[in-house]
Formats: sequence, structure tokens, C-alpha cells
Amino acid sequence: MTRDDGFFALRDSLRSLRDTLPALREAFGVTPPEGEAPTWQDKLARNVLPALDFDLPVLLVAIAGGGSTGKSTIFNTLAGAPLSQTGFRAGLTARVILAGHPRVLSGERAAEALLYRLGQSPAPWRAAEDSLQPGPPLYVTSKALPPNLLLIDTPDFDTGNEGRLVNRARAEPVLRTAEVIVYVFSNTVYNNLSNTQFLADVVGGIGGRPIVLVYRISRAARDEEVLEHCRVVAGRLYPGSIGRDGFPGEVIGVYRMHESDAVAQGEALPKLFPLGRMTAGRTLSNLLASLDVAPLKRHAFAADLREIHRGAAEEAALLRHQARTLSLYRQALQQAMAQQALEALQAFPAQEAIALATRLFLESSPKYVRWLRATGKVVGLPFHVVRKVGQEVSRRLGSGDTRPSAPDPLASLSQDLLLSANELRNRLLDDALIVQATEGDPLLAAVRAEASRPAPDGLAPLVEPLDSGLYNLHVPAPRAIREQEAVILAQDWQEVTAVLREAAERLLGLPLDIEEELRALVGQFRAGMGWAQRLRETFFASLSALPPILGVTYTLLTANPVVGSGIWIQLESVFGINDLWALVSIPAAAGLTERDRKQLEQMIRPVFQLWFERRLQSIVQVYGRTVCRPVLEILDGLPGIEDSRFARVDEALRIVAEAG
Ligand SMILES: Nc1nc2c(ncn2[C@@H]2O[C@H](COP(=O)(O)OP(=O)(O)OP(=O)(O)O)[C@@H](O)[C@H]2O)c(=O)[nH]1
Ligand SMILES: [Mg+2]
Repeated sequence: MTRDDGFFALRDSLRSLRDTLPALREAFGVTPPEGEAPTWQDKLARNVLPALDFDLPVLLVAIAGGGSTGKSTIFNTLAGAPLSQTGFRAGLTARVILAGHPRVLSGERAAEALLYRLGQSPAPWRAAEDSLQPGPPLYVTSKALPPNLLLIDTPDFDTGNEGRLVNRARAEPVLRTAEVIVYVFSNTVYNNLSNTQFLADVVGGIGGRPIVLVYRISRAARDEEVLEHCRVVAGRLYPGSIGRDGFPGEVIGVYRMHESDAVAQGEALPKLFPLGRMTAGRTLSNLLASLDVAPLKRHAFAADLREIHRGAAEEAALLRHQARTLSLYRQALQQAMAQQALEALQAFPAQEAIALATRLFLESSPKYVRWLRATGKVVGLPFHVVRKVGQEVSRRLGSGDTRPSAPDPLASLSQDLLLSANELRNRLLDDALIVQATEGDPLLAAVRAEASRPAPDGLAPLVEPLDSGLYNLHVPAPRAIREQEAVILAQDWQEVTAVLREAAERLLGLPLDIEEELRALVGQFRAGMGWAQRLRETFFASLSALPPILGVTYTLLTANPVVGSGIWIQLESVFGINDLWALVSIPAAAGLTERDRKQLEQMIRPVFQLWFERRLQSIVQVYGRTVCRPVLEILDGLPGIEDSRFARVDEALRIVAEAG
């Protein structure tokens, strides 16, 4: 950690705020009209960042003081060129001059930004005489200046003009602009109250500035005497703040400058002799170069930084809220899609499922084959043709290779898909998606958390408790979605219908690819349950009495269902929906004994779960490609709460907020 790290951290944070927050805002589709950026952004770009937007810590130092004290002479010495006119007449310098290394003072815009408090656009310097005429501030580059120093020469603030000290009003914004003030005074005025009082008023009013005292006095004066005079001046500037060496902490350096004819005649440059312990023998340039710039900038821009922080934090909070609203909506939409898919998944191909399970069971059980052989149903079949046994069972169950003989299952599935899709579309047009949840649903937790936060745009979700541990979650549609109502409405419904019909064809029956997975499961539960040994001929007989397609109903249940005539199957959390149960109904006419029902349940459960998982996913995907596509596309195009830019903005805000 070097001393400059603080400066770079502050600079980079401000740059990051300048770039990241507006980019995020834009990503949310908000673009303020030209010239109507939020105040914080304007302040940041115009006032604060220009003073930090350098590749090295740069200090803005103003040379201030009474008339004819030698300000311009020091300015020229540091700048390495006669930029400001000097002379014996007090009140000579009539304008502010800003000088900097070309690396930092890159042009008019930089000068304007640095001097924004002066309220006048600076003009380029052409000749030293320019400083004699009143007018806008001047700016000039000099390669002799150290790049870390921006130097301001100022008009004196004590020239009398019809009894009024006109320069004082002008000096205030200049001193406010400066991050460090070099105060030049001479022996004749050091004890003059009115002179120091003005500066005291200003630096007091602007919350203090670090100050370097330059005392022009005869070389005959002893250092102790010189220091004593400087203490008097310092005490006036910062009353009540006495620190080390009898100087207030704000005084960071003291120099004496001898009266010199050579200097007055322009034959020599003035020399500044360091005095006092805080100066520690350093030249003025070295002293300034050794300063920790970040706290000085923070100090000079304290009010601006506070305002920038407040505005940016407020905007970040709003955008974050929007991102959370979007993410909640996306989750709710997933659940709504899953719920609508459930409604279309009413027909479980039980016959096929039983046949498949049986076949896989047979294939995995040589014992069972022996049992079948013993019953004489499948005589003398070698093990390698055990597959045939499965097919035989299938045939006996009225299924297998033949299609289930329901009343046009394809037509009814297409119809269900379409109805569900239509309902889904209507839900997308609502101001809020309402989805049901139980206590364990992550969406419920997310909605609760969001409902407890402030909603700057008024879009707050709502938790509505229903009976028996169920909740209705009202998740507001984000602005971006509402704005797309027309797009959602304008969807080509015929095309949607065609896609759904085509999907229905692929969704009939059991998914082809579940066999392998099921085989493993069958092995597991056969070993666990031991139902194999108890399978009886009458069980198979009872299966053939089942209707070809069994109706399924889905219910959110917070307590285990009472076992009834059907088969209850608890489903693994689907798309964040917990506590979901399916009831595969078995008509009483099937005449299953309790034992048969149990056996059927054990056999059907894993197939059902696999079937359900795959089918549900497929249907949700189909809805995602059709009815929900416009909405999902919008959601995909918008930043999520996990967008790294939020974290960057937070980090930047944290650094900007740090006490200076
Ligand atoms: N003898 C002597 N004269 C100096 C010294 N420094 C500056 N001067 C002279 O004092 C006069 C005033 O100096 P400036 O640098 O113009 O003073 P200033 O503070 O800029 O004055 P204004 O711009 O009028 O406020 C000039 O003639 C300088 O040459 C010094 O150290 N010794
Ligand atoms: Mg001057």
C-alpha cells in the first residue's frame, strides 16, 4: 500500500460511478434526455472528477495573499516561466491564472472543469500582460511545472476600490477551488488584522484548507522572530487550533523569503527557506509532492462527494430494486409456466409405465424369470430372451407396442396445452403474476424479503396467506414487461398453436430415454422393497382392469395426503415449487385390493416421477419458446441482481463514502 493508493482508489471509484451506473441505468432501458442527467452525475463529471482524473495524484495549489507581496513572482518561479506579470504596483494581477504541466492541463475543457467554481469559462493565456486586464481566468501549460502540481496565481484580495475590497468576493471561489493554499505575506502587513481576517473568514467558511505560509521579510530577521510572526498569522487564520510547535495543524509548511533587489529587478529568482519542524527542511515543491492527495481532495470536495454519494446510492438502490423485481418476476414466471404445464399434464400413460416397469423388473431378476417359468406362463425361455417376457406382459396388459386406446389422446393433449398456453398469456398481461406457494418455497422467501424492503418505484410484491400453509404470491410485473404488452398481444397465435400441436405429438406416451435411468431405479427399489417376492398372478390380472389412461391431479399439500383410492406421489421440487403432490386416480371399478394398490404404487412411482420430470420440462420449454418468449427475451436482456456492475457500484460508493 503506497501513499498514492488512496488517491487512485478514490479516482477509480468516481470513474466507476461515472461509467457503471449510467450503463446499468441504460441497460434497464432508462436514458435521460440529453442534458438531463441526474444532478449527482453532473456534479461528478463537471466538478469533482476533473480534479482527480489523472494518472498521478495532482494537487491544485493557489497562491494567495495581499497586494505586491510577491505571489506572481513565486508563481513564475514554480512554473519555470514568466507567465504572470510582476511589478511594484499593488493590484497588478487582475485575473486568475491556472498553470499546469501539459500532461494534466490538457486543454480548455480540463481548465474549465478545474475552475468550474469561478463561473467563467477560462481563456487560453497568450502573454504575461494578459494578467493585467480584468477578464475570465487564464490557463497556460508549462513543462517546467511538476506534473503533480496545478498552480493558481490570484489577484490580491486587499486592493482598495472606492472603499470596497472588490477582490475579496472574487478570491473566495478561488480559495475554495484550491486544495492547498500558499499564503504570501510581508513584514509590513503580518500584524494587520484586516488582511488575515479575510483569509481567516474564507478558509473558516470553506471548512479549512491546508496552508503553507510564505513570509517575505528582511534577511536580517532571526528565524525565531520569523517563526513567531508566522505563529501570529497562523493563529489568526485558524483560531483555537494550536498544534505542534505552536502552529495550527492546518499549517503544513513555513518559509521565509528575503527582500532582494535582484529579485525586484528581475535578475534573480526568489528563494524560499524552509522553517519550522513541520516543514522539515523540504523545498516547497518537495513538500507539496509529499502530501497525501486523497484526503485533501476529499476535504476540498466534501460537500460535492456527499451529494454525489447520496444521488448515486439512491439511483443504485432503485436499479437494484428493479433487478430484484425482474428476478422475482422471472422466478414467478417459471412457477407459473410449471403450473400451467401441470394443467396440461393430466394424462399419465399408466399402461405403458406399468409395462415398462414390469419388463425392466423381469430383466433384472433371474429369480422372477424362474418364477414365471414355474407358473408355466413363459416356458423354457432362456435368459437372453427375457425381453420377450416383458413384451408378453405388455401385451397382456393391453399395451406394449400398441398405442393406448384412449379417446384420441393426441387431440386432448393438444387441447390441454393450448388452453394452458392461453391462460399463461393472460397471466402475462396482468399487472402481477399470482402464484401459489407453500412455506418451503424459495419464491415465498424471496417475495417476503422483497416485500419488507422499500419499493422506490411502488412495485412491491405481496404475500397473501391462504388456508393450511398455502400462500398466494403477487409478484408485480416489471415496468419493462408492462411496456411490452403490445408485443405479447401481437403474437401470432396460429403459429403458437402449430408449435404446441407438434409438441403434443412428441409428448404422448413415455419418453423414450427414461429406460436406462429407470433400470437403475428398478434395481434399487426391488432390493429395498422386496415386493418382487410378493408379486402374484392376481396382481397382473388386476392391472389389466385399469383404464388405459389414468387422470392425474396436482395439489400443493403441506401435510401428507390421506391415502385413498388413488396413488399419491410426492414430486421433487419442480422449478422451485415444493410440497407438490400428484394423485393418480384409480377408479373404484378397477377393483384393486389394498395390497395390489400398494404394489402398483411402488411400481408406478419411479416411472411416474421420471415421466413427470421430463414431460414437465418439455412443456415448460415449449411455453418458453412460444407464449412466454417475448417476456423471457426482455428478461434475458435486462441486468440481473447478480450483474457484477452492482457489486462494482457498491464498492465505489463505499470508497466515496469513506471519511476523508
Ligand atoms: N525585493 C524583493 N522584491 C520582490 C520579491 N519578490 C517579489 N518582489 C517584487 O515585488 C513586486 C511585487 O511582486 P509580485 O510578484 O508582482 O507581487 P504580487 O503579490 O503578485 O502582487 P499583485 O499581483 O499586485 O497582488 C515585484 O516588483 C517583484 O519583483 C523579493 O523576494 N524581494
Ligand atoms: Mg501578482
